[in-house]
Amino acid sequence: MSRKVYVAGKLVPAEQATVSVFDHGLLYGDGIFEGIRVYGGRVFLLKEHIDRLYESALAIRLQIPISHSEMTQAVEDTVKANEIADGYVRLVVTRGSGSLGLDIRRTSNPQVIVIADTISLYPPELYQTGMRLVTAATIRNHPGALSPRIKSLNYLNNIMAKIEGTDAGTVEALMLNHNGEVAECTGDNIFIVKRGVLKTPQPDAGILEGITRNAVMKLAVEAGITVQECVMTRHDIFTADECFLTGTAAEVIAVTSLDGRQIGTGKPGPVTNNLLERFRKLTRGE
Ligand code: PXG
Repeated sequence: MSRKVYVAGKLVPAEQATVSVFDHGLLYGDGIFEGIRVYGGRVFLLKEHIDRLYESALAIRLQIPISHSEMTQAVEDTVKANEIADGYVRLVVTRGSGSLGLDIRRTSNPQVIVIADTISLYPPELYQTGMRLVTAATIRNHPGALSPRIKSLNYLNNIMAKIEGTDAGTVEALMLNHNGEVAECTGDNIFIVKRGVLKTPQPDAGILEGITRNAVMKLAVEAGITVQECVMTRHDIFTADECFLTGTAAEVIAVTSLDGRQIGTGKPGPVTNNLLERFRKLTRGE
């Protein structure tokens, strides 16, 4: 079966799924995206992802040419056409093609692209051992320059930090904000547990408000755990009882050291394991 990609309003064989070299998504990173999981043939938290996509569009003044319900249908159709049971959906909306230059008024035809694929996950053994983390020298985009709350096609900020992590031999890197406070990782949100309280940076720290983050916060409340969004520094992570990351690809994964300092016992902690189990149940629709 050849892979089918949704582009220009229809499903076409992957080889024929193309956009113009004059598309401002390519020329300027002018566009937005979502990364969504499929579990057991069901698209996970699709409404939340589509809502965030339209909010990103609003923020960059991009008029998505189809409605929420047509977008939902396009995702469902693409998953079905590719017979994806467990996998990944990449939803992209570009500014469309136009003349060279930044003026959005000289672009037309924003492109909606839906790709259904497999996803590259962290090595399974990391879920047993937890991961090491380093702090990147590259800080997260200043919210007054390009808000990290927009899931834009311009991911160079994150890529620069990811390179630093890779060079240091880690699979993720911690990013601080312009005030030197903890923001998030290159593609994951961060949490700590301190004396039984779950803490995570607030959205205006300059982070992407992760869908997995929000789901995990809700699961924690249901489990009777106190949840706080607060200012957090590296010191809070060094001295935490537990630390973990959340993300569409990562799900929930323990962090056991930061910049060579062991966190807690140096092993995934009980709250992390509890929330991972609850999250996996949620993905199975239980
Ligand atoms: N922060 C950043 C900067 C991200 O890019 C998250 C946090 C976690 O958000 P969610 O909504 O996933 O819980 C992300 C998510 C990809 C890919 O293909 C990237 C993400 C998610 C899925 C796929 O690079 N980033």
